[in-house]
Amino acid sequence: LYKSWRPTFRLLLCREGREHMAGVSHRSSSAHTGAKSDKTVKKLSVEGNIAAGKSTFLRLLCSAQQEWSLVAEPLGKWQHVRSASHRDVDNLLQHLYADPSRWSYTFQTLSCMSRFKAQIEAPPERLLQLADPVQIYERSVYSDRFVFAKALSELGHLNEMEWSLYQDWHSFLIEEFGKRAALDGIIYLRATPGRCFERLQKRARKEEKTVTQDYLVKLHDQHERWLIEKTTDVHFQHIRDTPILVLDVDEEFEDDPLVSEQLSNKVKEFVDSL
Ligand code: UDP
Ligand code: D5M
Ligand code: MG
Repeated sequence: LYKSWRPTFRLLLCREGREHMAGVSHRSSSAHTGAKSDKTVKKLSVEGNIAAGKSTFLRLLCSAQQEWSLVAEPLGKWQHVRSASHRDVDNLLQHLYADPSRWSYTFQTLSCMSRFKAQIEAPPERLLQLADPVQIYERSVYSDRFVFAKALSELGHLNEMEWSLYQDWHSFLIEEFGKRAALDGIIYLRATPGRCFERLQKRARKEEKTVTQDYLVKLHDQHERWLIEKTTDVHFQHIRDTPILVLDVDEEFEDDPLVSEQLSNKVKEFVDSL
């Protein structure tokens, strides 16, 4: 019985970072200078295209590094938007894909706020007992802006005013919460848009039926400009300076223990180097 429930138990462990909100940061300013401190939780994000394999990768990391705290993307909050009285009122992810010009701005407000909340939350207590605590997020407030909002603006789904308003409040939040939301490292799961499209179809999430390979190409290009070519206009020095680990995940890793072990070993090395 325990064996059959173990994956669920692990996922719960991974989510505890979001469930234990105390609103206090345990990071020191060393995160910006790059200096190491035993008391600093290392915070990283896993970035990558839709269906590149981020959630799968985080689940595998959960098994390899059980003491790390891994925070899944708050997708459920987007699929089940709640009213003030906690009633399930709508599915914003569904709306986004059904009518992107109408819903992209609304989506950015929810996705960015839910990511900010997750990124500035205090780490779980158990993490602070460790000598080298590590917290890893699925995506970040940075990919929200430098990948998604930017792509949606270039596609005309955010109009000029919405894009301008968005950048304004996003910059304000980064300036206000910059230290608490800062990352020590970024892990970029890099896959070709074709491979992502195959995996998207395999996953068959009902809201994503209308996602085209062309859209994945656009998101891929945004990731490349931001993390590889570094031509994206990133206004914040600490974001530009964040170390990046690039992992090629075109090759099957979910069902290949050797490949997944190699990938998690690279992550471990990278984390140790930060
Ligand atoms: N997947 C796969 N092989 C891999 C990694 C992932 O077939 O090596 C599948 C996975 O089972 C899922 C789909 O690809 O059905 C998308 O993966 P995930 O949800 O992890 O992607 P994300 O959108 O989180 O990056
Ligand atoms: O990402 C979850 C889904 O959410 C996927 O369809 C992309 C979408 N997503 C995530 N963040 C954004 C923003 N900021 N704008 C628009 N769409 C977004 P997955 O990669 O499948 O884990
Ligand atoms: Mg995911």
